[in-house]
Amino acid sequence: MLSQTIQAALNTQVKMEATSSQAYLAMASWADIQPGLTGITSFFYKQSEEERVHELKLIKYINERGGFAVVPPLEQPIITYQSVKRVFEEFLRHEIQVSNSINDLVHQALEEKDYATHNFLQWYVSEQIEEERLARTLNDKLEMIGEDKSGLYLFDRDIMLYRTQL
Ligand code: OFO
Repeated sequence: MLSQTIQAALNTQVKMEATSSQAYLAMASWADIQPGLTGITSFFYKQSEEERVHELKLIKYINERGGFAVVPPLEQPIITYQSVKRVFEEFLRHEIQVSNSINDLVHQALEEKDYATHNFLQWYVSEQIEEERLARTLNDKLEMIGEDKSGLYLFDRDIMLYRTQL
């Protein structure tokens, strides 16, 4: 059985994953209406779906442990961007925020000696290492590309490959 505090903290994380999913969906939709960004568009649609899966996993866990997972209200995410670079900076900022929140949750689970939740959260810890690494790599590449249009063309063409390489 989950304690009230762990239940509340997990529900906060549910909201965070749902917020990530919405934010990435908005990034995908923005990219979708820009000329030529088909790779970046697919990347963010996929990211959005993954965050939805992360949310669902938490919801199921909370309910399985005798708690009640609350489907949260969400604020509208950023819907327009000045550049591709801005999108990816926001992506990284978001992932860092999620990692910090997962770390706090892990700490709280240990403090309360909730080893089942601690164990459950390890999947999220590993996932965040990957996501952050991916976001940093993509930001580094965009930094290298700068204003070079052919660089952006290749970035957009190859973006789905980076996911599997990392
Ligand atoms: Fe939910 O993994 Fe990133 O944010």
